[in-house]
Amino acid sequence: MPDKNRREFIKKSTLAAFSAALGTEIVFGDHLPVDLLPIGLQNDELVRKFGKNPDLTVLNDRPWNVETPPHLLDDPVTPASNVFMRNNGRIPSDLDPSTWILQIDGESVVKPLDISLNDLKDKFQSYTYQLVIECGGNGRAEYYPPAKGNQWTTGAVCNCEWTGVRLKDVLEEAGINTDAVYVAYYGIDTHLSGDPDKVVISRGIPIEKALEDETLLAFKMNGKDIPIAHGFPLRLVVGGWPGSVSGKWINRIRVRNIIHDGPKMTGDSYRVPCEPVAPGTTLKPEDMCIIESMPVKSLITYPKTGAVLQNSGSLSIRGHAWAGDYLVKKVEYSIDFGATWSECQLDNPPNRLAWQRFSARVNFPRAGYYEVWARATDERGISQPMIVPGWNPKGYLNNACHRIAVKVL
Ligand SMILES: Nc1nc2c(c(=O)[nH]1)N[C@H]1C(S)=C(S)[C@@H](COP(=O)(O)O)O[C@H]1N2
Ligand SMILES: [Mo]
Repeated sequence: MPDKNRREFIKKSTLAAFSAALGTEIVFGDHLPVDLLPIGLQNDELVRKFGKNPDLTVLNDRPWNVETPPHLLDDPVTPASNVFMRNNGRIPSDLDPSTWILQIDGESVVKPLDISLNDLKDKFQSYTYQLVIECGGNGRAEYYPPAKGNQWTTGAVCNCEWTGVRLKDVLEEAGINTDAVYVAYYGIDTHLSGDPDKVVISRGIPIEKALEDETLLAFKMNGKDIPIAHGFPLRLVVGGWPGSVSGKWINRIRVRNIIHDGPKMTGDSYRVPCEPVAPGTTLKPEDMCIIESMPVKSLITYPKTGAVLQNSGSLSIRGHAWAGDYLVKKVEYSIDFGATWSECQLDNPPNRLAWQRFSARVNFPRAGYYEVWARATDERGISQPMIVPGWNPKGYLNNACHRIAVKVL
């Protein structure tokens, strides 16, 4: 078939499939650009391709970036169907775990290694932890002047149970020199440009974080193979730090004797002004610092915002709180826009770097409109701000208090 006819044929059959899925004709379908997914089908694709909950919010399908509404984060351990998706490039396909090799190399490695996935599982002890992964850009939508990028609201966070081997055990096997300062990852996803030589993202963590017990080379999420979208068959999981250091589909770990300089380590990427600046300020690269531990934060996961209370002035609320590398020491709620606060019941985390459940019984004095605000404080005494914190060019680290609306009849 000549190219043009081929394209026409693909377009016709795609259109027919789209129409069937939508249950109606796409009027003007002739004008639908090739490769453009109708928004009416985004959530169907999400369910069909990735097994996701259809009520997740699609921010982008090229690449797939999808967030989770707060009430779908109510479970202590986030089910795979409700985990947000953040991709900088194309999600790989044709992944074969039986031939998967992880390469360990870099300036500061004593004995470079190629380890098969099977050997990784057999030769090292496995550990399981609940770990919070939150995208550095979670909350970006609220910054002004606006920051480019996916307009995450509150849903680029999850707390899954990860099983894998400790990065430190594998690094010990390879041996690391005393000049090691950073550990970086590389994955096999491809650049949106289609250029196979372009690395999508390669970030890293200081050696001290890499050697923590909870830093995992994970091959299971919630007790099952990691879903393809989340990094099957092998991903790095670094709890409490921006999600971008938890590399997916990884096939290489590189131990550096300098701060890693891969794509998305420099410039405005995952870096914020070292000192607070006025919104909209232009910054020099040397005035920007790499994000490390994420700030203290909380999310009300029950009830859903907009709840209506019938004939009752009392409501049980609950949610989760987390604080990067630190423990959450206190969570409070307010029903008077932050004028006064009352303490919530707060659970200990099941392990370090997992989120913590909070709950409270809230009494409303009379009928009317209320907002419930939640505010967490970490073990250092640092609390969430009530409004959007320090502006930065890419809109990272918004940990403002979460608010829900409640109407009491
Ligand atoms: N290889 C690779 N790893 C990656 C990314 C990516 O685009 N490619 N995105 C990162 C970012 S920015 C985040 S927030 C998390 C998101 O993980 P998830 O999609 O499993 O929720 O993966 C990180 N790891
Ligand atoms: Mo991210």
